[in-house]
Amino acid sequence: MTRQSFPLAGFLFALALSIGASDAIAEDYSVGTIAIGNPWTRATPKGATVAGGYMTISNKGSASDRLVGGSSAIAGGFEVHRAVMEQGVAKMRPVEGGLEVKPGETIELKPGVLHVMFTRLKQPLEKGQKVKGSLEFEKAGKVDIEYAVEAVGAPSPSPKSSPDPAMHHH
Ligand SMILES: [Cu+2]
Repeated sequence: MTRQSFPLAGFLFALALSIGASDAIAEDYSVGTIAIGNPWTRATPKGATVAGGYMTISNKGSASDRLVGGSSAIAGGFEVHRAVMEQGVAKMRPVEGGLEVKPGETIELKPGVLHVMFTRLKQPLEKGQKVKGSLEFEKAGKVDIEYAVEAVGAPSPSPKSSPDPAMHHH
């Protein structure tokens, strides 16, 4: 960090600013051989009881690991869900036995495919908030992370992936 003005002002300032900005947006975490990239969730409509969490999970080790649980400050429950289409209706099912991440693999949890689900939501989520949580892996153990709250309906590849009544909840 420097408090002096730079001789190569324009270029270097732009570089410094872009590095600072990307640090602020993309949060990465790791535990053991597991790396977590950019966890995020979405603002919730009033009265919502669940919210989905998204991120990438990479396994840099030589053995499989599994996401077996987690928690967050804003919800009473935590599950891992896979989105499925059944007769044209978007539903979701718990991933039984934990979400396997094979050696060298990166799994993307994203709307319409896979997500962690915060259940028994204690408060609405608002864009710009940060939500503290943790993930637990069978081998790598527990890691504390923070989810960035994006806008309601933020990048969703499927029009049916919003938290609508057709979704299956516990
Ligand atoms: Cu779900």
